[in-house]
Amino acid sequence: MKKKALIFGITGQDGAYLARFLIKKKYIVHGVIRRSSSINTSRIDDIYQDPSLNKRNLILHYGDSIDTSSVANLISKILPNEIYNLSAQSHVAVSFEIPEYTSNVDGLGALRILDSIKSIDKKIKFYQAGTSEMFGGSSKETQTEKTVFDPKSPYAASKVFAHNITKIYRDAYKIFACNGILFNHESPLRGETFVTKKIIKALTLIKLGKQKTLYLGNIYSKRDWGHARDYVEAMWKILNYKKPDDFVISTNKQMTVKEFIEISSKRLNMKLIWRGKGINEKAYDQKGNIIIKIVPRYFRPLEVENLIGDFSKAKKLLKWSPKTSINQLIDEMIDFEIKNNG
Ligand code: NAP
Ligand code: G4F
Repeated sequence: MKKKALIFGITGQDGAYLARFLIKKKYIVHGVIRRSSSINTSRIDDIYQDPSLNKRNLILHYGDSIDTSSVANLISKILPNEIYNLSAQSHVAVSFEIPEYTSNVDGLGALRILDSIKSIDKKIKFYQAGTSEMFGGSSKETQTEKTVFDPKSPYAASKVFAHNITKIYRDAYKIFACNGILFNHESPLRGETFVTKKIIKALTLIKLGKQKTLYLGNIYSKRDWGHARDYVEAMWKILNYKKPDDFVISTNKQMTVKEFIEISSKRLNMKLIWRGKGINEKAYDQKGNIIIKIVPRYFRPLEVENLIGDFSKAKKLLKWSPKTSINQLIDEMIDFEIKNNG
């Protein structure tokens, strides 16, 4: 019999890649979508058109991670073998604006699913989408599964709760419940307000003469950026390992946001000239036009300065390593923007 997976957050970046990955692995994929006044399934719509994917293996259901009975009803109706909890208010800066809502979805959302598993069928495996944001990035050291959490946002604090409750349900009720601790991962499907997508889309539009200036916040924070396609494979490997455990998934390479801009602009054949410091720093083109401006509104009340992950445990136990280089990731994201805006 085919395995059944249930994805909370199927309409997001990772949900879209994971759904494709699991359908290729012959799973029947059930996905939870939220009612919205405008259609929010654009990232998964083409699964129905792709002849290499059996569209009958994708089934969508309305639901919401903050609605306890909808979560429990879906799980008891579908009785999946595996649940991937990717649902979240996933924007760190926005979590400072809506902290209670973020905690409800990102923290209690995980508990609702785990508690349903506990009462419906303890054999259902559970994946929790944890994040490198939980580390807080204050130390200069590379982060591992053993690094102490030091959350710096309502988003990260809620994810620490979800991480801990996942471990508690694993130990207390012997549920196959696992935490992925994933570092930043991007793709052409990345949400438009995350920094990589924002930079690449804006630089492409500027190059095409369709936008004048890109406005950013702190360009000196360092991130460890990988490709979402590689990271969803790790999620599946985590749930299909012989025992439930927690894993860091990363590339073990880092760069500043400014370095990311430099690589992206070079690959677009744009020469940027940087002048000024701090809030007055700007990037100009060769004609003296301002291409990038730093503005206070994109700074956060607290910043995570330094993220770099050690994925040795995943490499050793899961035989997982990232496949896509940062240059390949940027090229893929640029090609997508040119195709859609050129
Ligand atoms: P994303 O693109 O923002 O997708 C989030 C998904 O959650 C969307 O499908 C969204 O639905 C859904 N969602 C939001 N609130 C919900 C609710 N109340 N009930 C049900 N679904 C809800 O995020 P992503 O980049 O794919 O990330 C996937 C997960 O991994 C998230 O939990 C994120 O926090 C975590 N994570 C991401 C990264 C990264 O770098 N991408 C790194 C570490 C961890 P709508 O489409 O309707 O909004
Ligand atoms: O792209 P970002 O918004 O990603 P951030 O905050 O690292 O969070 C992402 O990765 C986490 C994993 O570590 C996930 F858990 C989370 O869900 C999300 O996917 O910002 C990256 C960096 C930050 O230091 C931010 O301050 O870029 C800086 N930045 C500078 N200007 C900006 C901007 N970020 C955004 N979003 N927009 C700006 O204009």
